[in-house]
Amino acid sequence: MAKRPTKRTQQSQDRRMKWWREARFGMFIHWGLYALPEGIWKGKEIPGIGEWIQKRANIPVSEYEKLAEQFNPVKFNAKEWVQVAKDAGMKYLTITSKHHDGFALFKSDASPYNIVDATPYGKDVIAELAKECQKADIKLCFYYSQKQDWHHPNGSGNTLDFDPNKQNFNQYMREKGLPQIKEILTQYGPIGMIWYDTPQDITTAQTKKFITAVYDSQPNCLVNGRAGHGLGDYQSMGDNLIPPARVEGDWETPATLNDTWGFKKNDPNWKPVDGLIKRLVDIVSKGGNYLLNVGPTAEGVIPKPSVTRLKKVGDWLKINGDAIYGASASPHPYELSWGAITTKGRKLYLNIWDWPKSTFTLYGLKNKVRKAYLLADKTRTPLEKQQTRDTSIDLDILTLKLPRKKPDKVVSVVVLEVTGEPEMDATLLQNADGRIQLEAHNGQIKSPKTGAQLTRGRFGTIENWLTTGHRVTWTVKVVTPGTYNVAVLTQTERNGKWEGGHKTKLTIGRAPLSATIKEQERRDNPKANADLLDVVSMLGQITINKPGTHDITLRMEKVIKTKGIGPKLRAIQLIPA
Ligand code: JFZ
Repeated sequence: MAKRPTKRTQQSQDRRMKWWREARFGMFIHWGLYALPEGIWKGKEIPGIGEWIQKRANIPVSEYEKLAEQFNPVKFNAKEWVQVAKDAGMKYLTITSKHHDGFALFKSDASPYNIVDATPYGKDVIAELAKECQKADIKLCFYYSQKQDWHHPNGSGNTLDFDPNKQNFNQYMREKGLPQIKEILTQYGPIGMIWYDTPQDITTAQTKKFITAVYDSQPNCLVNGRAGHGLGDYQSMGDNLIPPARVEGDWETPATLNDTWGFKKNDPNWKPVDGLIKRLVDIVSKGGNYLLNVGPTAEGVIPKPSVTRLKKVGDWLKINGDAIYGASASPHPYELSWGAITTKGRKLYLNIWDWPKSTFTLYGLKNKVRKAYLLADKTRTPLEKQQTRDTSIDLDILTLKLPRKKPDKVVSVVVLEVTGEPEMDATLLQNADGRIQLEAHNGQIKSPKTGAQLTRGRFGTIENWLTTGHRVTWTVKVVTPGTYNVAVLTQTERNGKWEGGHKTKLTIGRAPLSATIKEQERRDNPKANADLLDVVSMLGQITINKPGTHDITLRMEKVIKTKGIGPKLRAIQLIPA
């Protein structure tokens, strides 16, 4: 009889999740035969992520599997890889034990298509990693592509070699999928988690079998959210996607350092270090984990640009790790313009990336601050502080005197020790620097009862705006009245279509601002894949007359839908004029 994967007490689940919630930062490793072509096939550059080259270049199995005969990563050194993770401050390591191409990095009796039996190298790299992870106290976890297997006649995804109508996925599970899960969970000691991926059309029953197979071998091994059907121990976000606000429950964002997972010769779009640190802080402030990828070369070397960047993140963590490891989400549910808040017990960590000139203001903190100091200051010299309350708008205000020189170039952390559980105003607040950020995600939609409805897109956009009559409203507490420049951000795919020309009407109280959306600038969105961009359009100015809670409403008085897209709303920004 199969055990029920979902029936657990909160207490036992908390125990199983403990290491993972402590960790917050892990290393993803995408490594396999695809590292050999490096994104190039028969002299041609193949667009897209490197580990998909078999599919993207339409390579038949008979040709692709020959790569195994060349796979000889003589420079592979498990100790060095684990040291890179360790130096980065990462606490777990998730490696592709078998990716979609079906090739296993471990010794397998279920399929000879593995590193020991099919390559001149002949050594089990997973066994070596397991040994080194154990020594370094890093949790070893395995990515396993449970549904797609482009090498097995009954695995999914390879329509070039196999006819999907003649495939029997249950047979694949019996012959390869489930036996290999058992192998990776019995051959290498305790495993932290199995990271399933692309469940596609897998059935609930099949998903449960894959999960039960894990728990049967190692009851404490976690399963990620891509097992399918909302099962698994936590939620997996889309690749590189960071949610626009705090998310309840356990979750993780898998992310790339450049634009590929598996090594590519030509992918120089490396994320800068400051962006990586900010993403880590942002994710933890929303309650999640950051799983950051490296794609080693076919020789077994982690690319230099990855190593240098990770080392710098690690240097930051050496000083500021308290704000990350074991930390929980911000008590304020919305993003802040100056940085992000994380918490631990009765401590708040203000992770500040916009370091102010001398005083720093935090709105909305309800607790009394007993002590404030810089995390980088070993002597914990108290910072001068003042707490006041503006009863007219029901707002608590904390001001801190900060040194002129910021302790860190990128993100500097201030610790607040408070009385009681951290508690903050849960309304959307104007930032102390005056900016008002209205994420589409935080807007209330009001639509006519009949006709096409607006939809919420992946990670926070409002889409399907193809008819007029809809309204999106934000309720925001304004502290400083005044005149603001209004920007609207709409989303586009880098190489996709975008439509402008929509007539917008923004109202605050009785003050309306009518304008047309036109492209002025394209900006990277740090919370999304590189192929998703924000198109910025300045709408003009609007004046807010008095402090207090206001409704800000956006309407479209005319939408352009020639290409069938309409405005994909990402955010509205009010910037003090
Ligand atoms: C999958 C894989 O296909 C890819 O090769 C890589 O391993 C990555 C980590 O995972 O790709 C996905 C899966 C899910 C989403 C996007 C890409 N998603 O939910 O947005």
